Amino acid sequence: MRAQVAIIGAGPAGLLLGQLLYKAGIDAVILEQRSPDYVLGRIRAGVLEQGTVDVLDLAGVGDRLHANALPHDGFEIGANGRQHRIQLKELVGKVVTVYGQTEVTRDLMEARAACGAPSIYEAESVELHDITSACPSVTFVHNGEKRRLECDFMAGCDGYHGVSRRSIPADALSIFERVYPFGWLGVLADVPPAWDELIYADSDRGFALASMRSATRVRCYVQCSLTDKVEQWSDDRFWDEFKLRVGPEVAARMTTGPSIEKSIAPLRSFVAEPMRYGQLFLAGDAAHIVPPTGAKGLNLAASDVFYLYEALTGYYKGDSRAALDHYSGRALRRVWQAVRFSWWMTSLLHRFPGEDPFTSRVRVADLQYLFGSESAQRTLAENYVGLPL
Ligand code: FAS
Ligand code: PHB
Repeated sequence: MRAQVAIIGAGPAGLLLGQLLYKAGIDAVILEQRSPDYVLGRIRAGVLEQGTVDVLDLAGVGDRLHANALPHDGFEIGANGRQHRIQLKELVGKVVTVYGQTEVTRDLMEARAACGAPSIYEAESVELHDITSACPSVTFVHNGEKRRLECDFMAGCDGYHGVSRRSIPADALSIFERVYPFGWLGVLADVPPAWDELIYADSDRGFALASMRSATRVRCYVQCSLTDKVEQWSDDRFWDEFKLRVGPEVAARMTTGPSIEKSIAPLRSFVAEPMRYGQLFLAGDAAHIVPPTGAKGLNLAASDVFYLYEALTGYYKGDSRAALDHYSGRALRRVWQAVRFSWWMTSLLHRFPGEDPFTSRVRVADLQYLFGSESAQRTLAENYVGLPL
């Protein structure tokens, strides 16, 4: 088998790159270790920046999004019984779009199937070979048969636990990491949201986030201990705790119901530099992870992919390697802005176990300054809606 680009991973990054390259007439094969249903079954992000919506439109997969997504002009921060609205549209003239990652993935999968571009699911034992040579290749096992895909370039879109980053020699990478001492327990339930916009709640009992997927489906989170197991959290325990954290006014309006998905996500900040090694280009979670507080993970995957698409079309259409050579530096500038913002928003809204009194006071002062300063709110808004691509 041969393709100009071998894409490892059929999550949002791999599928979006595949669609953009297809529309540019660049042939790519996507190798995914799991089944389509498994990929669709992972419940993750929910908030899209305008830049991400624009890239999805460029890929030709925006129709269902524009028909079903929920544009949000702002969101609420609740702290110590007070709620303050961050007025995104008034402050920076932009909004965010609530549309689940599952739907983004579904739209991309359907578009790829419709155009007949090759995706190989349940590709096992994927290995990258001769990454720094002019003739790299990827081997894998599919239906028990070992196969080789020769290519010009490889796109490592296989997430944090993927094989791509691990195929780069350790001495060729610099790793930057912060692991947070808590996780997020997330619940998906088919009940109507008792809130019009997202609520990020900082309470004495811990953080909670009230989000949604539609007018009939909520996505809610509570900060939990890293030692917690999902089995320890019955639906009743989750909803009782969630209500205590979002406060009595919201709780009184809420309808609760059985969870259709429940999972605990650990929180970390992680960046691998550079995002290129030879003919291998990393994009999305394969290169970086951010705590979900700033709603950046999926959006960073989209901006990486956009930059890589521009670099590859520059090579194949413009016969220039310049954009390929600049890809890592260009992507990392935006990655680090999102890493900083996600770290700041996580530190602002979570109480860390064993937090010393000084840190607690600084955090409260930060919140009070934010609630009282339009400049501070504008800075938050500018980062939350997404910095320009
Ligand atoms: P993904 O991990 O989505 O996709 C990688 C794909 O590669 C997967 O399908 C995997 O099966 C495949 N793969 C892995 N190893 C492979 C191999 N060896 N061979 C072939 N294929 C391989 N972001 C937000 O903005 N908000 C959130 O609330 C949020 N919640 C999250 C909750 C969890 C539990 C996790 C893990 C992440 C969450 N994220 C959130 C971040 C998430 O949305 C990611 O940013 C997004 O999935 C990134 O997409 P990809 O880079 O495509 O990686
Ligand atoms: C979600 O809807 O899943 C979501 C929204 C905002 C975040 C994180 C997750 O910051």
